[in-house]
Amino acid sequence: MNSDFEKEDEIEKAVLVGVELNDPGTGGADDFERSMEELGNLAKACFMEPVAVVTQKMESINKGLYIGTGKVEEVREVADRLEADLVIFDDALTPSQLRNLQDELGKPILDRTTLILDIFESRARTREAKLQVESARLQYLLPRLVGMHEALTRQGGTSGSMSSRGAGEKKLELDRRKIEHRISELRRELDEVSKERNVQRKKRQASGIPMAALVGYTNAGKSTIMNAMVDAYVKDNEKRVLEKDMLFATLDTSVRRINTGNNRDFLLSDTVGFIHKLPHSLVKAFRSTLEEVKNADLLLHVVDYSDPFYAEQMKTTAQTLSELGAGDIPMITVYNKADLCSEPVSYPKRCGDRIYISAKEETSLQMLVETILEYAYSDYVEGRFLIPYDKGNIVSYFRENAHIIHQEYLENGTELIVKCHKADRDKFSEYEYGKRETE
Ligand SMILES: Nc1nc2c(ncn2[C@@H]2O[C@H](COP(=O)(O)OP(=O)(O)OP(=O)(O)O)[C@@H](O)[C@H]2O)c(=O)[nH]1
Ligand SMILES: [Mg+2]
Repeated sequence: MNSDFEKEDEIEKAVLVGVELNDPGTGGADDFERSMEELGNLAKACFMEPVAVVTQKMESINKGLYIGTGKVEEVREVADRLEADLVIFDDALTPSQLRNLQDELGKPILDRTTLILDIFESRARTREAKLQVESARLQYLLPRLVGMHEALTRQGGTSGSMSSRGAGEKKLELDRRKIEHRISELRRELDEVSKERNVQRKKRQASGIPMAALVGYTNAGKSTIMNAMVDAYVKDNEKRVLEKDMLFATLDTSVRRINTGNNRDFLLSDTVGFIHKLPHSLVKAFRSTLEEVKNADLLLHVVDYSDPFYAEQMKTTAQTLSELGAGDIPMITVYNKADLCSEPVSYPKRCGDRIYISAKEETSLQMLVETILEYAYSDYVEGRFLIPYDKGNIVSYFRENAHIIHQEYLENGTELIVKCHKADRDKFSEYEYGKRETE
């Protein structure tokens, strides 16, 4: 049998539905168009084929049905005519909207949040990512249990009977408790994982090596930049991460030590990308993974400069970063994919804290590394010390907190040439060469 045909057979057809609010605060028609296009990409990432898009302009969302009653008719007609398997809405539906729409349309209903959760679930590989996604899914489910139970009871045609209603409520209570129990179990497990992560992070911080974190919208090119650095400076294929033209290719945080030579290394972390209307429960669940971002000395905000909606994507990233408490960390904006822009852009080019590059091109990478080093080592200075042998603890301190450029055991102490924080050089200034009689 033709395997392509088989694959096609598995693909579900979906009708996409969105509401454009007549609200000047929402960013207008462009924002809406982008949101619907993105919804289509999310559906494709879940192996669904968008067969139609139905939209409506409204003053406010219909509380019971999300869209207007007449529009529901239109969606049903389109979905039936095109033999769609399901209908997807571009917002997190309330429990009652979900239930009513399911009744009216007679097809499974999904919303943007469930699509994002599905993608995360299929991509999660490590234990931590799996725990985080399960926790987010249950947090999303909990308030929606009532609606789902009501729908089930009504389908059974027993809603009028007091006894069955009592039984239904008991079952609902039971399910709710089970879910709450699982959520607290997951929280405990995640706390354990995050403790391990904290130990690793403390070690890294103690090493005194500055840490830069790649952040930005999904598919902007974060992992591609990480891999380009690994190829150029780590030269170990095992250390490469997954880069792929799909939404949420990366879910786990990876940290690599980039050895640029001259004792000026930095750590680089690559993590999950952001998206418009990223469910709050996911941001919350991914908090421990995203701690790496919060603890970075420098953020590299990667932007897909070839995307017509890059400015909106930058806004979403900035919002998510401030939600995470990482809004105040020094940041370089990396306008990536300059090679794909429809209007030619000269690159690599640097303008202060903005840099225009293509992650696929070598000189871009060099300029990016130089920029990172300039920022990461802005308060690093060279220090030359002679540490007496009875002050071995100071040598240990420098080993942990600075980059040793040169070390030699002389007659009257250990000679150290280091790159260290200016504050550390000041702290041990009495042992600096030139400030002390050594000969
Ligand atoms: N032509 C070109 N393609 C690029 C460039 N940077 C990234 N890409 C491609 O864009 C796609 C997405 O890149 P990734 O590095 O996986 O994106 P990401 O930001 O890590 O995405 P998520 O992990 O989903 O958040 C891949 O197919 C890359 O090959 C670039 O500068 N030029
Ligand atoms: Mg990635």
